Amino acid sequence: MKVITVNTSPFDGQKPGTSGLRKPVQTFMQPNYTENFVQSILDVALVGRVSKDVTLVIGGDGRYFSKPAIDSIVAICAGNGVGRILVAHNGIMSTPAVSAVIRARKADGGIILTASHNPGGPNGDFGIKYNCDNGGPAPDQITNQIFARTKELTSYKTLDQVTGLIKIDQIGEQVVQYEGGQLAVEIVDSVNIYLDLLRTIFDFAQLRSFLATKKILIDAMNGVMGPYVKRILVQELGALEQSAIRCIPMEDFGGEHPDPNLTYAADLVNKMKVGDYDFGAAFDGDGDRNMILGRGGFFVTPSDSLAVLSDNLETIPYFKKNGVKGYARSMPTSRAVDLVASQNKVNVYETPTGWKYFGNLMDAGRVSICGEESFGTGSDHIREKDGLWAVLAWLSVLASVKVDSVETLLKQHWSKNGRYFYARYDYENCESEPCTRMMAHIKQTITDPSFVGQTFKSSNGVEYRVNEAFDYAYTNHLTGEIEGGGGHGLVILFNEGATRAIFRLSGTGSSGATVRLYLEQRESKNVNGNVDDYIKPLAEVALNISKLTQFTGRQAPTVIT
Ligand code: VG1
Ligand code: CO
Repeated sequence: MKVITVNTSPFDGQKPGTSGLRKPVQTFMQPNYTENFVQSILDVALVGRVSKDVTLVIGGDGRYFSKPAIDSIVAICAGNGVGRILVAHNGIMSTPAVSAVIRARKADGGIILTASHNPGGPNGDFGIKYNCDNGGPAPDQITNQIFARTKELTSYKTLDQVTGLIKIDQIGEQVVQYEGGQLAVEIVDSVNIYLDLLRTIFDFAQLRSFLATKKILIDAMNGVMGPYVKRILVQELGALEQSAIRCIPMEDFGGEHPDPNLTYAADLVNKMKVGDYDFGAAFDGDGDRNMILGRGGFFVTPSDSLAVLSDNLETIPYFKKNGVKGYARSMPTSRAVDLVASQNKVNVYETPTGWKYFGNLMDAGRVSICGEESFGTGSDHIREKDGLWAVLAWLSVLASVKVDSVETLLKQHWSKNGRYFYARYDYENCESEPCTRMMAHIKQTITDPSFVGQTFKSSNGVEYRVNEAFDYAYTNHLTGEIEGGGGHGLVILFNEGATRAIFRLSGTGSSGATVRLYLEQRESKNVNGNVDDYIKPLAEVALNISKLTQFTGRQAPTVIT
């Protein structure tokens, strides 16, 4: 085999979003589309490195088009003289496991093939994400360089043979030989590497005895998590075989939307409602998200999950040993964890949406636990959010604190700390242009000096007085620099700041636009009240300010979480 240079020309729009480049499968299948992006990644990743000394991890959620994409990546790695790649067995390696493998094997980075919670299959989405040597998603500075490279690329380097270079179903060492060099390939079973890491974090004996007395139901949503759930929860921790459902990874996720929330994981919620289970959880396609449910389908919002775990971290051996350095949440995540932080005298950091913004804080030893309202929770054991870690963290907490249920734990937490009632409204697949105009309208309205102090009233008579409003710009907590200058969400704070509405456009969609409206209200007395009583009037007021219905034609959200 020989290295060849293939002429190409740039494609528009290869700009990584909140988490990698995500497009319809058909877009990635165009000749040179995937190759261009991978070459651009390598052009950035290999700067300042000796290619033959470089090790990259290649994993993903196994969705449709993963195998042809892995073939292309292997050939391009060889074409660029990369020395060694660690490839996921059968292409299956969850996003948190990729992070764990990069760190455990001291690799220089990794390429993750996933569009996460976006549906898969021939008519679904595909995605490619680059992670750095800390195991975390590349920060903006790197993804901007990759994007810049995609716009000027004229050729890529590959081999004159692309398919059949590796045997992806055979664990162990292989070599791709070509004229003038070779690429060492190791097919890895990441479940073992990931399990070894979890053993250093949790007390497995405690979890095993806890699970001997409890019934749980875990839904892998036909995504990448099946093998991890079976091996770790069932084989290692003794959960019943029937506890693990939808645990065979499918290229199209069985036609489902692999997003663990009340809408797309409704099956699990219904099973929890009728069944005799103490605890339930679901993961997304690539295994970094989690949804936590208690007996009877009691829903724990991701923001509350972050707050409760933060408040109980010391029950977990890893944190007992290493201490709790700080908490972090994305800006739209509810400020429930802030209440915990002030009680426990621990710092809490606010960052823009997307896990890539937590990386430097964890690297600097400032933060031990991070969370996002979008069902992401994780800690500094790796640099990605980690669905199964969150489940084991919850089980550890439940095993350690004396409560009879998830619901009781939440109620105790609220009565001690107060509660943020919270909801996110998503308006999916809108036309892009009107959404852009709507955001401009909102920005103009809320940044007008006359906006602060105005009072709005819902139809049921609740009053909201604007306290503060702004276009959220991120000041990097470590460098003190303002990054990007806004664009991470339009924020309106009402009533002394205890009430908040945020508008933001999604950065993970593959076409059109998705508007997200985040709503929250703090309550210290009626903590067991009804979410809708707090959220609906607030939503009405926020929607009126935004003129969302006029701009998008939408009368109601497609998903509420
Ligand atoms: C969404 C979530 C964000 C999350 C991102 C990636 O982004 O809001 O919190 O980090 O998805 O998660 P956006 O830009 O669509 O709001 V995953 O599990 O899709 O990698
Ligand atoms: Co995901």
